Amino acid sequence: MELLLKNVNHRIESLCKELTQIHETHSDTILGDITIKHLLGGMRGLKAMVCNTSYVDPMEGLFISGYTVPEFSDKTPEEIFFLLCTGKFPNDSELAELHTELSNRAEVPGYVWDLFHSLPKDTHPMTMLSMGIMAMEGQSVFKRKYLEGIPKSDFWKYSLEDSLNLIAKLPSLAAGIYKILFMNAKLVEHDPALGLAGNLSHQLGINNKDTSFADLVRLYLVLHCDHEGGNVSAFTARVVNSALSNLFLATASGLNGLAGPLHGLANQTCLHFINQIHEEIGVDASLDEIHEFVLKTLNTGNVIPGYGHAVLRATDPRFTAFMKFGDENCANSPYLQTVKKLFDVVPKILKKYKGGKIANPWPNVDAISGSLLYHYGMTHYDFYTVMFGISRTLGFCAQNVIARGLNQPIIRPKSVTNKWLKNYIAEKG
Ligand code: HAX
Repeated sequence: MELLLKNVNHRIESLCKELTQIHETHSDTILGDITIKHLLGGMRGLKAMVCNTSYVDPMEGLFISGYTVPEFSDKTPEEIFFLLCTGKFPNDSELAELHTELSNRAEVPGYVWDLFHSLPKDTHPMTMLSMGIMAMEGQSVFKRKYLEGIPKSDFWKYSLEDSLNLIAKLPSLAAGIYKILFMNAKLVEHDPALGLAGNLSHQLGINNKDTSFADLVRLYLVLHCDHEGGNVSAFTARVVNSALSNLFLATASGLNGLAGPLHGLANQTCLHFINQIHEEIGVDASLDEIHEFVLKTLNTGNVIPGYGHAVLRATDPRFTAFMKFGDENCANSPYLQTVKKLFDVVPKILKKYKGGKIANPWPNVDAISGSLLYHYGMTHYDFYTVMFGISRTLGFCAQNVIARGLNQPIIRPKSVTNKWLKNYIAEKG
């Protein structure tokens, strides 16, 4: 992994130089006020950490090292991982090295399959993914090297080693979960000639004759890779890794956050929502009927899955990228058609709902991603967040390799009590 190490080292040195200079000259520069609204409102908008793997602009969405979604959506997950870690796309030899490194590390230990077979059949696939990763934690090179007393300056190298060991196993792990839980079928061997995305579609064994499914899997693994540092899953992984818990532990923690319906599990709930529309009204539901269905859902106190965002204030470009794929490959799918009808109806309703309180009435990535998988025959929609999770692990790993390279400290904000708040307010008058 010589070339990857060299490039990540270069990236860390350059980020470190910039941050040291900023720290030395601008440590006391104020970035904003902390209000009680921040404390009570999930710290929304509070600038509280540095993340250089990616950035989310409220209007333009995800940027990875300056590249927009349309500029990187034709890449492979390996190229994206390299970009997240190094700030640049790999050249041919760098990419070849990464392929070989991942291929050599792809085997999932047998005890993981034994563990999966021992679990109840109603175990959620995200729980299995998280447990599978936790079970392999004993393989952490970082953990072993830390106990041997390596210097802090080497932490990132062994975090990168753990990242490769973990990422390499994800296609087999995810496909294994799918086969064991839903297909009761034999596992498909990892193929060293294929990359991460190629292996995942090959090992899932869905629609292998249709190359557009393989391309959808590639797109899926690329579009979900990272969304800056403050979202529930990435932030959780950062907090856990900041205690020097290794990347197996940190990734499993992040994935547990991703498994919540307000975050990554929204892709599963979206499909459930669309299926409800199809069952209750029909696949040819009219815009008026969908309008009524959305209102009924809101009136029961539920959110409309796939709509809204804590940072975005416009249609998520990842939604647009998936829509482009759908238009090109399965324009007549009833699932895609319903997604389009919802896109027509939901923002108009959400703009006015709760007196216009919803900050972003537009769709996020989860409003469409599952519908495409469903179209290709992946109808077990509680698997969709696993697909999201293996992509997002690229971001968790890259963020934490860089955080260790920058020697960032343990994350530990201060909490206060109601009594503290009341006293503070009284003192301030
Ligand atoms: N449907 C109904 N109500 C919604 C809504 C939606 N899609 N989005 C926001 N709201 C409501 C909130 O629940 C909140 O209501 P209360 O004050 O009564 O609690 C109010 O509008 C203001 O919320 P906000 O400031 O606009 O949004 P938040 O930053 O608090 O929350 C969420 C962002 C993504 C959690 C939210 O929009 C939501 O629940 N969306 C539906 C679930 C979803 O699609 N999640 C995936 C988001 C993308 C992601 O992380 N993918 O992994």
